[in-house]
Amino acid sequence: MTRERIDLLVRNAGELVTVAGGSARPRRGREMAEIGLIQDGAVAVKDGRILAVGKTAEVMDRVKVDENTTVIDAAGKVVLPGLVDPHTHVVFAGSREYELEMKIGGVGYLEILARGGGILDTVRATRAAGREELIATGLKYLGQMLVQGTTTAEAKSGYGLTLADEVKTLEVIRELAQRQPVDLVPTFLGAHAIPPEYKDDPEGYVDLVVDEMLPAVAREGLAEFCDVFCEEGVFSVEQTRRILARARDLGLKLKLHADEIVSLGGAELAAELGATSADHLVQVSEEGIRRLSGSRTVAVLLPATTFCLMGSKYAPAREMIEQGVAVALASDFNPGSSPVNSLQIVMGIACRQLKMKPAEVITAVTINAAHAIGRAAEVGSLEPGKKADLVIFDAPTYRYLMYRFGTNLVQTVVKSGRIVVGG
Ligand code: IZC
Ligand code: ZN
Repeated sequence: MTRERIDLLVRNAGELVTVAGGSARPRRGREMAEIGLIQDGAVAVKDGRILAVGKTAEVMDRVKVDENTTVIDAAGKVVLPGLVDPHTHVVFAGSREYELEMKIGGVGYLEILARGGGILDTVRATRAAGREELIATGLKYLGQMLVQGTTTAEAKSGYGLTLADEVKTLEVIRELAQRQPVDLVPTFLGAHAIPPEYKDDPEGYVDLVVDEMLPAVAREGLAEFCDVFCEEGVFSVEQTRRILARARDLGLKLKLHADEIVSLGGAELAAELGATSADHLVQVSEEGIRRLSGSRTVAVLLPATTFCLMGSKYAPAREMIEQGVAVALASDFNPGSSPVNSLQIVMGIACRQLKMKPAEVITAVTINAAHAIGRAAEVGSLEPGKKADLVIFDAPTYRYLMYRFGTNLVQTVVKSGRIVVGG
C-alpha cells in the first residue's frame, strides 16, 4: 500500500477522544458515554479533511510525513473534535449588564420583558445598529468562541423583528461566516418576541412572520432553520405550531425554545412536528420526556442560562438520558439570559448542576450538538472524511476539562486542517 502524503499530523496525544460511530443518528442513553478514547492517539489531515485516526504507531504506518507536513506533538494533552455550539444569539448590539441588580432583586426574566426591557431593549439597539457595527461585534464574539474551542456554531436572528431588520441580521450572519473560521448555521428567529408596534395585536405579528418574513427568508436562502420562543407571554403553542408548520412547508428545518420557564408542552410539540431540536427544557413534563425519547429530536440543554438567571431548578438531564433522550449542550450566548460564550464553562456547569458525567458532556458538545444543527455528517467527531476540526487542550485527561472549569485550557485549534489558534 502506498502511503499518502499529509498536510498535518497531530501525534502522541495523551488522550485522543474521537466520539466516532455516531454520525448516522444522535447518541442516546448509555451510548452517550461512548466517546472512543484512544491513548497515545494521532490524527492525520489532508486537504482540510481527516485522513486517518488511531494509535500514533498505526497512523504513522499509513501516512507519509514530508518537509511540508506540519507536525504537532500532543504528548500529555487531550485532543477533541472541534466543539459545536448548537444554540447562540451571537448577532446583537449593546449589552444588558444593568439587569444584574434587577435579577438579584428578584425581578423575573419574563417580567423584565413584559416591562418592555430584556429582548426588546436589545431589539431597539440592534435595529439602530448598522451592518458594520453588527459585523464588528459578531467577529469579536466569534473570535472569543474560537479561542475557547468552538469551531461550529448555530447563529440566530431575532433582534430585528421587522422584515428588513431580520434580513439584515441574517445577511450579517452570512457575512460573518465568510470572514472568520467558525462555521455558522443560520436560524431565523423572527418569532423571538412580540415587537412594541404589535403589542396590542400579537396575531398580526404572527401573520407578518408567516405571510411575509418566512417566504422572504426561504426565497433568499437566508436560513436553514426556523426557531420560535414558545413561552408564556411570548408565543403560545398554537402560534408556534402555525409558524413552524409554515416554515416546514417552505423547506426550513425546525427548532423550538421549549418549556424553559413555564411548562407549555413545547417538547411534545417539537416531537409532533419532527423538529431537529427542542431547546432549554428546564420545565419539560414527564410526557414531554417520553415523546422526545421516542423521536429523533435532540434535546439541547442550556445550563449556563439557568445559572445566569439565578434559577434553582435545572433541566432534568439525568432523567432524560436515562429515558433515552439524545442530549446536547449549548451556550445560548445572548446579551440577556446567557452572556456566556465558552462551551468549557457550560461543560463545567453541566457536570455540577445537570449531573451529567464527563463522557456524556463530551458527546453533548460534539456529535450530538452536530446532530442538533444537521451537521453530523461533516463535524462532531474525528473520523476519516470529516472536516479536520480539532482542539488540543492543555489537560492530562478529558475529565480535567470539566474539573478545572473557569480557565480556558485550549492550546491549539485546527479548523478545516488549518491552525487557527495557538501553534
Ligand atoms: O436576549 O434574552 N431567552 N431569548 C429567549 C433570549 C433568552 C435572549 C435574550
Ligand atoms: Zn435562545
